[in-house]
Amino acid sequence: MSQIAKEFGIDKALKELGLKDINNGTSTGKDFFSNGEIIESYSPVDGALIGKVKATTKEDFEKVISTASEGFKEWRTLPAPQRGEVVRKFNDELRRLKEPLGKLVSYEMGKSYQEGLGEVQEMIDICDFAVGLSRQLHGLTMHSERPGHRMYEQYHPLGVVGVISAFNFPVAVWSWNTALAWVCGDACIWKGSEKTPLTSVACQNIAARVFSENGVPEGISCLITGDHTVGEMMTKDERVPLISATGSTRMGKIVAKEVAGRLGKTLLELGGNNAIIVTPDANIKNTVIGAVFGAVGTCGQRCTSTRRLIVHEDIYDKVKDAVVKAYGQLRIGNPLDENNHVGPLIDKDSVKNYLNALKKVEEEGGKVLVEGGVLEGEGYESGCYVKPAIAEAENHFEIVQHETFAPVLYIMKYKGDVTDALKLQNGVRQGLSSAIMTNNLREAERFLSVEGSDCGISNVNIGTSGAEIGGAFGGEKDTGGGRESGSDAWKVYMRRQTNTINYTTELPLAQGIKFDL
Ligand code: UN1
Repeated sequence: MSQIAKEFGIDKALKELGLKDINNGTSTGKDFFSNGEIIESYSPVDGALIGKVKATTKEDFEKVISTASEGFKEWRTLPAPQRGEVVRKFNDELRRLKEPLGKLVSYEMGKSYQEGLGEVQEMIDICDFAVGLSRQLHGLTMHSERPGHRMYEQYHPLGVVGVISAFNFPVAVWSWNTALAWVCGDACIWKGSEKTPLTSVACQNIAARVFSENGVPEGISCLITGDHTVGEMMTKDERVPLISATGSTRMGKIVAKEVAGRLGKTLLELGGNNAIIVTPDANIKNTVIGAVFGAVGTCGQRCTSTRRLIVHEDIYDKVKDAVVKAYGQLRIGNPLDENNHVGPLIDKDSVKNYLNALKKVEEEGGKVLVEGGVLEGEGYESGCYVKPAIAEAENHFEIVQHETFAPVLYIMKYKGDVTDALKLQNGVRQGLSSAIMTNNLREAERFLSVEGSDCGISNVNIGTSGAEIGGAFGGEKDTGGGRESGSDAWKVYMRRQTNTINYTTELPLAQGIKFDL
């Protein structure tokens, strides 16, 4: 155990979460087993080895999928409010273990402890939401065109749902999917990121314990671990009717093709290239807070991170100077230490991508306003700490069009009115999150209108990140079109059935057709 791990109580957190030195990364809810290679999890905080997890083999997966399919048959017959009651009990455990889990998220993934706790809070919130939802999985009733007929729709559970999640939200995204899928009556198989395997095992430990204590059939919460080849076992398998995948656009395109090829369903939540439009009517102080948190929070590794700042020419210099000044106050270092604002990137590959973006933007004619670079020396031994950077750039630059998962903010000018700003904002392939800072009602409404932002999330006077669980989360274009979390996102985890019942003694046909025998 490293010095930092000792100082910040990581050993205690690991113990409370039931983690061992070597953990099995395959689980059907009751059993944990695994016969694959060992994945070592190193912390980007200090480079220390935290623990090991054994990956899932094909044979292991076969056991998981057959247990999940069997478990589903029983789970689906339990009334939804009773399934909600199990999720409520699971949530009690999340509340109890919020601190150790938030700490492990911070140490294994590198986000600040505050953000780690915030992520666990998102789990708690979605579980609360799911419990209420378990009494509201409603369909519509329609008027039949035939006399003496009743027509309505109902939602039935879908089956085994595959969840693929990324390293940057190693716990919340799992629960956005599973909390809903469980109350809907589905079984879930989760493949978390191989970069954060211990947080996955920690979550599965909680679910497995609560589920088996409450008589939930085995297989309703399953875990598989490993690289993309493990994910493929699931995407290729016809016994998994829905794959919910969060990650890069590149990964999403592969998953979409594979699953569509067998006519399965996908829920895709992929890359973003999120912008804040700053108009002459913006509150500058709030703009700075929203933009800086959006760009450097989670070290720029949220899919909702602010990547572009589109500022009106009249206030361009003022906003630019204020944001640059705010960057001067950022403290970069150990994310478990609450004095720091910015922790490390996830790994050295990520550092490479970050450096490449800085090089590229200059090559394409951009101007660096806040110098980037990798930090070295005491406290930065992992080699993953980088300086958040700002560059003046043009929207059409290839690197600006691309999502770099790092704290690089591009700032650009717009002339004219909000329509001109929107052209820039919408002029990228991704369509996840967007924001406008303005106190002008007309500008705000135009931003939200049909000709406005083309993103799934469009905020007024808030930054691009930090969405609440109550809304549907996701975006358009290269972001994949899926919606997770709140609103009616639950419907994707169920199959809709239209029922028409004839309570007469005749058989009248629809569309006025006569067929007398
Ligand atoms: C993600 O980065 O995949 O809106 C999810 C936010 C968070 C979720 C981000 N609630 O920033």
